[in-house]
Amino acid sequence: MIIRTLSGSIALAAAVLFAFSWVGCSKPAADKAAGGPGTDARSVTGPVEIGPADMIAELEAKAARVVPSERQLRWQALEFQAFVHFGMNTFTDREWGEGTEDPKLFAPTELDTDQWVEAVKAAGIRGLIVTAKHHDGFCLWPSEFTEHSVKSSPWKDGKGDVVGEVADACRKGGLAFGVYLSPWDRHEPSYGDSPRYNEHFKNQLRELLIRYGEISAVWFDGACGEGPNGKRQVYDWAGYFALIRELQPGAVISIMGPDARWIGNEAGVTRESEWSVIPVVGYDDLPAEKNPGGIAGLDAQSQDLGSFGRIAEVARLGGRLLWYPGQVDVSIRPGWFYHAAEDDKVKTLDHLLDIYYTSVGGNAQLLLNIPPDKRGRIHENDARRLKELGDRLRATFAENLAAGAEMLITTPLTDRLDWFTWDLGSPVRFNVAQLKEDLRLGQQVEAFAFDVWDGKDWVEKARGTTIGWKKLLRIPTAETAKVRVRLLRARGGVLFIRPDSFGLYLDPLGLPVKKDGVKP
Ligand code: FUL
Repeated sequence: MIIRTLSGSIALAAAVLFAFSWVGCSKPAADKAAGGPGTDARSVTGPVEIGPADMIAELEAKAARVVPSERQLRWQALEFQAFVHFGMNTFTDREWGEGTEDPKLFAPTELDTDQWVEAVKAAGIRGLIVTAKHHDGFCLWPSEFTEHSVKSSPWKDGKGDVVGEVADACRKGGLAFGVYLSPWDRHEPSYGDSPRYNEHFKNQLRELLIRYGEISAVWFDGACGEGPNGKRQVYDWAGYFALIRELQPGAVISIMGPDARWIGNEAGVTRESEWSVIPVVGYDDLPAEKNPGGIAGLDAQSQDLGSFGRIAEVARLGGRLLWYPGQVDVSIRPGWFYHAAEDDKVKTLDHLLDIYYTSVGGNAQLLLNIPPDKRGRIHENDARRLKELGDRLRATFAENLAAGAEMLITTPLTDRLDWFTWDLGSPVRFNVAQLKEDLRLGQQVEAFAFDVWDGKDWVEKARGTTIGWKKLLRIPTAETAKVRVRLLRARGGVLFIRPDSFGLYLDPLGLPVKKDGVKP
């Protein structure tokens, strides 16, 4: 049962939770900035231009109506994916190969992609992206366009196809399957002869896009170590993107691409405020040659990517607003590739939990790298840690302690922003609260507070900024029959919180780390 009160008095009782409709709960149009999302057919997935002529209200309305594409929404729902760096470097014990390595060095003794899938699924991971080709140019599939691939290796007498085996294992195991393809290629002789290499690259990309069934993501890296006298390749990004859209329209193009942005570091760190509506200077949607972090006009490492102040700043220069959600790529070990010397440097469970809570629970997707070893298996230490992580997350999230709670929406007289109160019936113990926005209505919340009823008064336990896809608040273990979320600042004017996805959970061991204010 959901009860909505206006100015403190009960005005409406909705019959059942399931009959609840988001749009039906929008505030009256007069209450919002023009063009709020959800109620407005002008919600857009593509770029929205902003410029110096836009007044504040217009800018706010524009920011409020940018929404994700279907493919971005599907990608966001994956939440947690595995990155798998495997290739020539696994056998040479390096991070970046030269491109001159002998293909004969590629010799996994017990390659078992089912074991990869099983190991990552134990952590609760829902998709997997494999390095089909890293910077050294060695291809994990038998490409027709180079000899520098598995077909010149002793593995399966040159008849093997790692990409194919991974794709099959993912399909069998129910994981989304994606490919990493390095545009920088230190082996390919045509690299630097721009039109020729672009043709070559598109040929390889096409092979990957047509041979292996559905591809959920294409991950383009921005790294290029060519020095001042190195080869200068001008990439045909528009051509690469067009090919992907044509052959795999559901695939998200990440990092050097328009669908998902690099979080800005490889340490698993997110910002306090992760925005998916991002203002970008200029009108060019292609990656910038000199910007390894992504598309032109965006500094992926900037601390403020999407505040309203930043939007206004970009508007002054002229630019556009994009739905461009963040992805956290981080390795479970210090390196991206397997090194035996790092067997005892697998990240601790506490560290991984912290990364999980701040990325999946901080409006970003987590892409955790787990590098298979020379056998072609995920090492026991990593597999064990993945299982521990999954066990802990399952123990925490198995039961939503707020399921069935009554939600009351009140609108304080002094403010146009709603407060949401959940009456749990009887006291429950929890240390995690989950909030979500309905992204089909855009990303709106700029600030909120989370309160717990102590029997006499409301006590504020946490404050936050953005919510977006998911916000996981870690708070000291509390026992209460009532909790409340107060919206403090928001764009647009619709109902921001998805009542069906509000959750209270208990990590049975207590949470080891803080981020959202108070240490448990
Ligand atoms: C970087 C690359 O240079 C690393 O080797 C790794 O692939 C990482 C995910 O991206 O830019």
